[in-house]
Amino acid sequence: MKQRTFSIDKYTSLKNKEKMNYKIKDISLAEWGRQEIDLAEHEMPGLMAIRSKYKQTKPLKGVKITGSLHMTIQTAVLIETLVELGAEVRWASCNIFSTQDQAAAAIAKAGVPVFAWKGETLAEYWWCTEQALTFPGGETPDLIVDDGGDATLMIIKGAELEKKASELMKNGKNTVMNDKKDMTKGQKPVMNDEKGKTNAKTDAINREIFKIDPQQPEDEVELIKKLAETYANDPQKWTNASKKLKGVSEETTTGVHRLYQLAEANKLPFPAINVNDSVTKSKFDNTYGCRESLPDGIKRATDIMLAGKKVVVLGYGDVGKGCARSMVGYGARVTVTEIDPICALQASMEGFAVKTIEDMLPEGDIYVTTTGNKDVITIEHMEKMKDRSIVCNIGHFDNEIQVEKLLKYPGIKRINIKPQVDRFIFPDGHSIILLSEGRLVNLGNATGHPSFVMSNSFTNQVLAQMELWNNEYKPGVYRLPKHLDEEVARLHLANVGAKLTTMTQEQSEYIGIPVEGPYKPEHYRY
Ligand code: NAD
Ligand code: 9W4
Repeated sequence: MKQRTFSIDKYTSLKNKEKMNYKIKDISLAEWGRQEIDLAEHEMPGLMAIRSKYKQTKPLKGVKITGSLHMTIQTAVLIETLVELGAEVRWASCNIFSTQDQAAAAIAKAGVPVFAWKGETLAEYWWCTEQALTFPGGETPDLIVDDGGDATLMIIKGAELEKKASELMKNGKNTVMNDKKDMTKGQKPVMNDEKGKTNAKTDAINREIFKIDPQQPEDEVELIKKLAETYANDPQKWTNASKKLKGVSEETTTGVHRLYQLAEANKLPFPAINVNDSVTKSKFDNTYGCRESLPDGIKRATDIMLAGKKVVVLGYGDVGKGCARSMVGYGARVTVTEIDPICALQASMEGFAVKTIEDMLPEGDIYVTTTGNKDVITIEHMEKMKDRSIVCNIGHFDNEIQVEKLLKYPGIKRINIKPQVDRFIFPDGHSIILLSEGRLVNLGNATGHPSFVMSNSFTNQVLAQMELWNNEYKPGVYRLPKHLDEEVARLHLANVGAKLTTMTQEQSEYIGIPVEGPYKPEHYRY
């Protein structure tokens, strides 16, 4: 196994320019990463157009931006776009498994501080997030690019616990903090009572404020441990960070959901832009992205011929529509399952058979869950499937397929064919092939969406960062204005050879829409 490259900590005695301000798997992967970034740039026209447009004026000059988003090749193109616009960027991944180590290496080599490697532990994950949030001199970011909300959570939770801890300190009668100046040098605060003995207050704070509930999920436990450690060095770090932060742009549904909950509870102290619901983000991520990355995952996993196969797509929402269309494109015979009559009717009008999974069990060759719901493929379904059926999930959560029950099935035999491909042989002799252990097949068995898809998402991210920096939004959750969503689309047209029609002034007046847009009302469903 290759040795991890550890950065020399930025608070060591080395001079700034000598510091290796990163922690990644292996810097020697940088050249490979660079070649892949070069290919991706060509497929990310939105980001490249923004670079050309703003490289002279540098609208993000000197702005400190922290990213907490999958450290992939496509993200590298996003990072270098922000740098080209003048920003000072630090990055961590938002998932312990998703880093492409060659991408992290290329970014580190280019001089951008990056803290990410594939296979981080949860403790390492939060360490990386904090590193990305900590600029030289202990400064914190002006803006955050978040995916899933963890960088935002670290600041908000950190500030909340600091507030509680400081209230607890104030309530203490005979306890004082020892020499605050020392703490700014990064030393641990020693809390003494008047007689000079190390006091019980530190323990009390740890017990009261940073207490760990045995029921808490492991990632939260590790976050709290990290926050306790940071508190000991700098008890105001996250309070100050929260005050300084000008805004967050959030990439995913989960992160956006967290933001709305915080705003609802009056706990969101800064503005946030919901990038997830830009049309150019969601259509690409859900429909066009999955249309390409589903077959990519299935084929890398199984090398199967899709033409002629009976494919069952469970759910016909945005993701299901892309998946079903993709399979038809390969010549598969596609059946859809739905609970929603509107989506079921849509599927019928597009020529798909709409049935229940039970109807399809004797004949289906491939099953793809796309619902975001749980127990969509149950163990009873798997018991009845045709021999060697392929079963996979592209929906968000890993409980669409009853994998736990499959693993525990009495007498089941599991054969691991290769990473993320398992054959389960039932006692009656029939078997199924499960991909990515029921997790997202396009990420576990392939490398996710094409660069062009990510260009649409990430162009929204860059516009959101500029929007937050150039305006004074009040705390709350906002969507990008429609004219910017349209701008993202516009920036991708030339790459696909599309030529836009411009309305005449008369036409514009006739339909009451400005020549330069926005072209649709807010409620329009694309
Ligand atoms: P959606 O709400 O548009 O579609 C889900 C559909 O499933 C709905 O039409 C719903 O009626 C249907 N459904 C629910 N329960 C069902 C059941 N028991 N049987 C049959 N149909 C059922 O959502 P979406 O935008 O299509 O996203 C679906 C999932 O995919 C989400 O979990 C999302 O997070 C995930 N997603 C994954 C990727 C990826 O790259 N893997 C990308 C985008 C979204
Ligand atoms: N990736 C990922 C990769 C491997 C992996 C436990 C071991 C999401 C969006 C983009 O989540 C991503 N392995 C896992 S979880 C996991 C997740 N496990 C689970 O057991 C294996 C991910 C966005 N994106 C693209 O789609 C293309 N470029 C991008 O930046 C990337 C990765």
